[in-house]
Amino acid sequence: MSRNQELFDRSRHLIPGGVNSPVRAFGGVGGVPRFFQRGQGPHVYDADGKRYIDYVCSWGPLLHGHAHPVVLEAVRAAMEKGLSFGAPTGLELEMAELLTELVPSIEQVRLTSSGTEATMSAIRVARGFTGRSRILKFDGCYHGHSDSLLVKAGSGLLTFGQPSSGGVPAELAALTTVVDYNDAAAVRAAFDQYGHELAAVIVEPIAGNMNFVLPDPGFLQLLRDLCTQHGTVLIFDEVMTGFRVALGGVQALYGITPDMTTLGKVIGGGLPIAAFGGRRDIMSCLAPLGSVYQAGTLSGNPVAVSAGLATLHLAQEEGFHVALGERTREVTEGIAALGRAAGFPMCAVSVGGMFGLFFRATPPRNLPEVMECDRDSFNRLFHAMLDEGVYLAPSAYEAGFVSAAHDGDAIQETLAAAERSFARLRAAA
Ligand code: HOZ
Repeated sequence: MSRNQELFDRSRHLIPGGVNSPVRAFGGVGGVPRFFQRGQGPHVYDADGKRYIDYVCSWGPLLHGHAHPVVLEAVRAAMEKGLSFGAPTGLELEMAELLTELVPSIEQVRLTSSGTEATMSAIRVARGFTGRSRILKFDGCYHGHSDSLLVKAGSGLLTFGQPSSGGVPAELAALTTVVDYNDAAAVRAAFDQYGHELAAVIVEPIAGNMNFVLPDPGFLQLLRDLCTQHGTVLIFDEVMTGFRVALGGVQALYGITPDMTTLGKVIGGGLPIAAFGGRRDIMSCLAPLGSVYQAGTLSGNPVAVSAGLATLHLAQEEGFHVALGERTREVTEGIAALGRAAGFPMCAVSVGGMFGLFFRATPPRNLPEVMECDRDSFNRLFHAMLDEGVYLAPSAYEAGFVSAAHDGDAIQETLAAAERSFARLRAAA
């Protein structure tokens, strides 16, 4: 029996589903999850010692690959001075200064330990600021696992075919209005019906939890205009896209200024940090200044902040995101071209170090179109690539990630693996 199998069997007795976050269980693709014991650069090594080129990168945080020496050194230096104080530190101020400089729509920011806390808190602040209760979100967008946001959500909920979670009171879910991504008419209709009640619109400005879906031209501007007209807080959830697609996130790429932004993943460089921030007048509602309560013992943890600062400083290097975008395009367009050559309708979409691969001729614009993709072919490709030593996200509904450590060799190796994998898929068809 493989060590992965043995660890999975034992874990299932003690941990629900054997995992601490559902998508990891391989429920969407079948088979045995790989238990990793170490990572280095673009590679991860499983419990059986097998090496994989990693296109998950811890679901986004590892912008520079595994165990980058500069990030590790920053962690070591911070750790020597103490692990946690539960009191303010100069490092948190440094992080606040950097985030507000890189994302100018953020005038004030607060650090949390997870993206879920960041989005949950942003919604609470928006509700406190506006005195309204209803929020609007988009089908297939995932904003963490707080109650109000687990309605028609993406990520693991899609993978397991249950887009709205059990355990969420119907009364609370009723305050979440959901419309299709990129559906301008539906957004207008929702504002016509509920505009005066809407505290917030929350959106992944590029959606990364129903695979990877770009906003139509004008879609984000429409949200901006309607929110301004109705006094609704526009929240860009850039937990995934922040510092991944561009230094200033999607808002810099598309030139749209949200009222609030949530960040996570990259800003911790692999340790648990997230953030929410935005307009000063809105953020002033937070305790201890205002009535909206939010707190956390480990918020702004110095070791995690240090890893994040090192990660962000490395990303500030001139041309960093252009180079990352070129690598990502090379590998993803290459895989899609090999798929098409093998007779599969396929396309790839990528921005910076994030990507989507689709068994479909054209990029999907919303969740119904994502669901039209050929999931069986994805699952077979996933396993063929896994055998070949390439670790893709274990779900057809998750975005993929490339790091700066994915060099030419890793990309060529991936493409060679893809060619062999498609040959196997074709032979089995
Ligand atoms: N929420 C992540 C995918 N969008 C998965 C996190 C995990 O399983 O670690």
